[in-house]
Amino acid sequence: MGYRSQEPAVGLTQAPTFNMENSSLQIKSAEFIKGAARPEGYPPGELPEIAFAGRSNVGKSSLINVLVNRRGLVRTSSTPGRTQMLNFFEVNRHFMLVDLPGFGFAKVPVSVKKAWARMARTYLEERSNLRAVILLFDIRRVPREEELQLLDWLEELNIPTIPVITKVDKVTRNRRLGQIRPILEATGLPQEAFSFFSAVTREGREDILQRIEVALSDEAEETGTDTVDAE
Ligand SMILES: Nc1nc2c(ncn2[C@@H]2O[C@H](COP(=O)(O)OP(=O)(O)OP(=O)(O)O)[C@@H](O)[C@H]2O)c(=O)[nH]1
Ligand SMILES: [Mg+2]
Repeated sequence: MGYRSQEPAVGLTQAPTFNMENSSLQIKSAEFIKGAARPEGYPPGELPEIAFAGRSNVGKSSLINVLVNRRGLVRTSSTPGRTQMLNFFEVNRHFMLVDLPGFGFAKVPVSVKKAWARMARTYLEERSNLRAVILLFDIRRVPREEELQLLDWLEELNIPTIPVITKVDKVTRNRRLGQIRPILEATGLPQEAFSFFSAVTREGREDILQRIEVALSDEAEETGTDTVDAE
């Protein structure tokens, strides 16, 4: 609500309308590496990395489990806000997925909010192998300050962003577009920027895997003529 400017986000990754194949990324292996709160604890940044961010309970861990086809790889919970660490997972021995700590649950002291902000900001600033952030929005909720703050940081730091509206199974298809209007308004992003996802129906899995693949391969072309990071 007036919090963000109206221009589209810099560095938004392209929505994958160009590839109608069903193939995309094949997941061959997925392995928990470690949890860490500070850069000293991060695993070596040798592989390209994709991070998952969003409010606590939005479904970050559930999304990762569906993407890698492993029900219990990442612990999901109905008690929000328990994980105050970044959890690193290696996929196909080829790239990393990072589950960032959730934010925004009610009734936490300001000090905890600040600690979260510091942890997230430090990671985004310092992790040079970070290729994209998948930012999740619950279809039933209006984005709040933390989500918008995160979007601003991603723009500022020029980090490609893959916005995902999740838990779409909670809303009928007819009501979907009406339901997301507050998300479009608050973020200033066009509808086409978003992937729709449900961990229950697995809708959106291929779409998101394709966008991850694009984000991972964009980097390989960095030496070339690509204009994404111009300016
Ligand atoms: N109906 C429905 N429920 C979902 C979906 N995704 C996640 N959930 C449920 O939402 C709750 C929270 O999911 P998590 O994946 O643990 O959420 P999180 O974002 O990792 O939460 P934190 O780790 O606390 O930050 C769990 O009870 C999930 O089963 C979805 O697409 N549809
Ligand atoms: Mg989680």
